[in-house]
Amino acid sequence: MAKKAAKSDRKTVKGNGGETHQTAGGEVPTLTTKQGVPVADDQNTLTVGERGPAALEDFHFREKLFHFDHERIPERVVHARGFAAHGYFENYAPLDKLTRAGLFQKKGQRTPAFVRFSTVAGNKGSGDLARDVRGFAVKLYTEEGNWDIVGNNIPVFFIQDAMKFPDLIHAAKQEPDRGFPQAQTAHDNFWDFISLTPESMHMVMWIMSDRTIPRSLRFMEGFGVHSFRMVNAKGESTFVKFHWKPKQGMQSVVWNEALKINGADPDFHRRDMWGAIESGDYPEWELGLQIFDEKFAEKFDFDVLDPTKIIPEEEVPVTPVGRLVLNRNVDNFFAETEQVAFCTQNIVPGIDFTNDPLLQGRNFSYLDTQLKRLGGPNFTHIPINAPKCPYHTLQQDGHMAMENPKGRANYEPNSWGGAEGGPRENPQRGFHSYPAEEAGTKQRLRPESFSDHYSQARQFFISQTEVEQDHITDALVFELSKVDTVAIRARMVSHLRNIDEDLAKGVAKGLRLSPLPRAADAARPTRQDLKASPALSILLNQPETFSGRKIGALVSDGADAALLTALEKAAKKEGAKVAYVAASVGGVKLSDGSWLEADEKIDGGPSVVFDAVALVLSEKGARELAAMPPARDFVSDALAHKKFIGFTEEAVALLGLSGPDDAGAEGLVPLDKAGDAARFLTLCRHLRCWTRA
Ligand code: HDE
Repeated sequence: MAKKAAKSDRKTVKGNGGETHQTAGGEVPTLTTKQGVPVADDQNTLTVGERGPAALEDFHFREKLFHFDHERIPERVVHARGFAAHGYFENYAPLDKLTRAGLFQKKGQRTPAFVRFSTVAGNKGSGDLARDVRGFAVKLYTEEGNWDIVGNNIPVFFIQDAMKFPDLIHAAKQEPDRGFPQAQTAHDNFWDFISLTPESMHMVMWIMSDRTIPRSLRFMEGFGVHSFRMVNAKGESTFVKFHWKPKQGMQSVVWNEALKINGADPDFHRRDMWGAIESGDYPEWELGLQIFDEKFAEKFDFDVLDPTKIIPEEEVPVTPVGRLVLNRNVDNFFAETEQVAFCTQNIVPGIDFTNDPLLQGRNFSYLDTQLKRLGGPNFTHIPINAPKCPYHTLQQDGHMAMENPKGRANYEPNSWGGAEGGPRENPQRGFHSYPAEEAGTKQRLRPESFSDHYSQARQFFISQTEVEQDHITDALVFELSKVDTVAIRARMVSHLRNIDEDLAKGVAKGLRLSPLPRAADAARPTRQDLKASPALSILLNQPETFSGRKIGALVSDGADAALLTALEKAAKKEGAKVAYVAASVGGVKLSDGSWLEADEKIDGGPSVVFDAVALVLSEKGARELAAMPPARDFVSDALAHKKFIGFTEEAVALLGLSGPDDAGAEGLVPLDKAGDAARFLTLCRHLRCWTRA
């Protein structure tokens, strides 16, 4: 017997064009079809009789299913998994000597911005903590059109010529026969391609470093990568490189943590960003410029057009020129984050390209890919992509034209005047390409000036602290251990020998590769004279604050209420947050009889999702938790990941250490009284206790 479904109990009480009605929850809009027809029943298909066939005339049912069937669009071929937010760019001081770009002309001038962060290789549904480059794409809605700085969190790239991009991405993504592994480079095809592409070695050092496992999207740098031009009102050009420096400071997780975060919370990065913005803790970056001229470019050791090279900050300092603040989450993920279309060709008067071959290739690819992804040439009409300044174009018609152009002319020149004749070019306001002189033979070759593939890779490696160098070695051992073909592992080690002998030996040892393969043939010998660049290390540039971070406090019944209040107060003063983890999400009864609701049940809130942990337990609570594997993992992971740990005396049982003199006890802070909370927070500013045994 078919059940009779309940009829809606809603009754329309207010006219307002029949648009709203009253429910138990208050006034709500009336559901309509896409044509605006009010819907009476959204539960039951129209059928003939109680148990009979569905009627084809049920236009509401058909429209609903039709729309659902077409809800997906192709995901981005790279950078499919992303997360975005709105904000603004604020200019510090007029830069008119450098550029005529409108957004840089006045102090304090604000330009609306939309920023999308992404991983590169993984599909849309992959985990946030993949070891991967992060995209850092900024759309600036200037008064002279949209300017997109489509950057990454790493200042160099794998390849020098856009011709190789499809090969690189094919090799990195899932292997074509089996469809896996996704969102990781730890497989044969990737390392096969890389080991046959010596120009990628500098990038390899960056991707095997902690840069590819950021703690959060808020704690990483961004780079425009290529050299660009800025052009002033007199038509004079200067070269620039773009840098985004996080005000929050840089921070990464360790690899073992990344693996576990992906399981505990695959949305860790997006949740973090969403939460920070919702709570008013707006992430902020400074835009910095490395400014240099032709003369510098000529005498610089490397080619400024080669995207596999940096200009060390010690040689050309980064000048801060403004700040980017993200202060609003999107209203709708699909409409904004998914449909936003970045194009490197979107530049504005005062900004120009250089001949970097990768940039030149990108200028074709981005516009082209949007056509496929968004379905037609009118993707610029989608609100997130439309300029916020007035615009008048003769490009009309096509699929999904959303605007209603007026006037008689859609061509130019025409003899119609005023509004009828449409917009006209404007040599004063309009974009002029920088008139660089170019001449040469048509040919396919790699410039000789691009041929040093190892020197800057070495410079990056020697610029890292010992802890960071160990992480690079470990990452290479991990990745190459997932490569089945021994010859590929060996080929990679042969490249490492051109970068740093100890690194090569360390990786070979980790792989039990013997004998050490001979060094790869190099087009140019590795320069040993490049000095370390401290700016390249994360740990040498740590913030002196725990602000924006999170403490995971493991609590039990009988936990000291005064201590928890002090902890929360100290964290708030520092700009940090406390999340409570307990055996049950329902919470715990504190020492003063008050009730504390938990944010997470212990298995859902492992210590890997926090920056530091506090164990505020009663003796009985500690004993009970010690019998629970997730509680034991909570503590042993925090210890292994070198986190600062505050603990009440009763929690010692859970720590599993012999006492305060135990070599593993460094960075452990007894929380005997409320006053200890402030000391704990001060220590947390170091983020990790790297010296703990
Ligand atoms: Fe991209 N890249 N890329 N890329 N890229 C795309 O455009 C491409 C490169 C970057 O959040 C695609 O809309 C080529 C470097 C970001 O929507 C595509 C080459 C850098 C994003 C494309 C590169 C980037 C993309 C895929 C080599 C850092 C995500 C979907 C010549 C400076 C933007 C799309 C977003 C996305 C092509 C190399 C950054 C296919 C051909 C170098 C942040 O057009």
